[in-house]
Amino acid sequence: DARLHPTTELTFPAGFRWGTATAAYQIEGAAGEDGRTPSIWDTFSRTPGKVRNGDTGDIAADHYHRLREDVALMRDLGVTDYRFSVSWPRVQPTGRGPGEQKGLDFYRRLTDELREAGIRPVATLYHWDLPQELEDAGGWPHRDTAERFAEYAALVAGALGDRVAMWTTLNEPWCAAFLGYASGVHAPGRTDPVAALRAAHHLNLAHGRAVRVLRAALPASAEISLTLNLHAVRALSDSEADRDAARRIDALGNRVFLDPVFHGRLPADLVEDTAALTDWSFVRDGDLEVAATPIDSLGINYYSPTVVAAGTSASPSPWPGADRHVRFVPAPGPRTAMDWPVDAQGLYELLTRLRDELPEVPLVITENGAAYDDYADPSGDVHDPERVAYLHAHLAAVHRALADGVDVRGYFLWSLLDNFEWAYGYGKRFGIVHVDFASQRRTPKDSARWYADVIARGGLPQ
Ligand code: PNW
Repeated sequence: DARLHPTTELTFPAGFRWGTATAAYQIEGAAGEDGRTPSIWDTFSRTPGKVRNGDTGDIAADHYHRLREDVALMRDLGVTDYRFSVSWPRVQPTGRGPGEQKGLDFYRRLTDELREAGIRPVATLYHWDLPQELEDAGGWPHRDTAERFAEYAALVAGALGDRVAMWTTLNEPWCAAFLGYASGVHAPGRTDPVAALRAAHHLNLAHGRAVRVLRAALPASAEISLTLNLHAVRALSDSEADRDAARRIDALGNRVFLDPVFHGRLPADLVEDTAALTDWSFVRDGDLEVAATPIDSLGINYYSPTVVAAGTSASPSPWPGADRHVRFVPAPGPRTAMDWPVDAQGLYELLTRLRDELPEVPLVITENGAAYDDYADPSGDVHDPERVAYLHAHLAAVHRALADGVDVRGYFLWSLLDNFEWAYGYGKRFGIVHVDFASQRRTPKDSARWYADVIARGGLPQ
């Protein structure tokens, strides 16, 4: 309430959802417990040379054993919502057939605890941890994986359907398809551009099948969504060649998912750009209608913009067919510890573009945040001033989009805890709560106190 906080600069709408986000493999640990089998990320992280420092998610932030403490941290922050993901190999170890009750019970305990704390559970069904058995059977390039995903969705809806308010089918299918199967920097580490295009299609199909399953199984009040890491693409110049490079990356990074999911079609320019690689005959009659099954909102993960020009890129890259046409240009200005440019305007541009192109679709920022090195003072307080500045600038951009009529329903800060940052291991810290990975001690950083204040006042301080 702005009257109670006369120094509040930018007030967000009543009912705006303030959350934090995590993902199962990045925080849970307990990799071999209670019937859980390896996912592609267990296999990948245990393969020498794939993850920095040889780090794995075997223990991670040990959240599997510390869920009460972690929910208490969120209660102290005052968040309204918590976005977590369900580990497929924990609840359906072979990727098919019956569920593992002990795994499902973990998520029942978590959601019970959240609801007791007054926090809405937001569940993501797939945050990249495909059961290894399904990868061995062909993985996402193989059509059957989409059917397996629909069955898994039904299993989880049956176990958690009465207690989860919002459901996300997939987190960032772009990363799953193109980092996993084309550049190979994510699990399963394959470098086959055609496999990546097939994976992208089967992820769209899996999404649509899961939406149908969820819609049939869940109460009418359940919100069903999809989270994309859309690329805020800019051409370096106005030249036709640079604009064509931007068009290619927009097709491969954004429209490859947006067009099937919201319009039931493939981008014609993408099909043309990739004609030398594939005829797309793996897309069968009816698939695109399934992919376009209506959803209630779109989740957006945003970290940085992407600047491109005409040129060439080294392969293997995550951009099938674009390597001889596109050069990625380092954006000027400050960088995070990931070396990602800090550019809140990119988020504003993405939100207003989506309002123009999909005016009916409510938007949720399902991830935004930054990796920075933090430092503890002698009293033990952990300081992260750059993260506070990053978050402030990006929330101000969200506020600007709201003022321009963009329908943004909420903001989920990535991340609650320092965690396993995929190929970067534990070397990159995204948390607003510091985790000492030796003792598993949690220490809220300055950014956590700052975020709690933002939530309490319903907006940004001066
Ligand atoms: C997202 N890229 O990952 C994920 O959803 C999170 O699990 C992750 O921790 C977070 O962002 C920070 O990295 C991405 O290379 C990983 O374009 C890589 C890319 C994008 C998103």
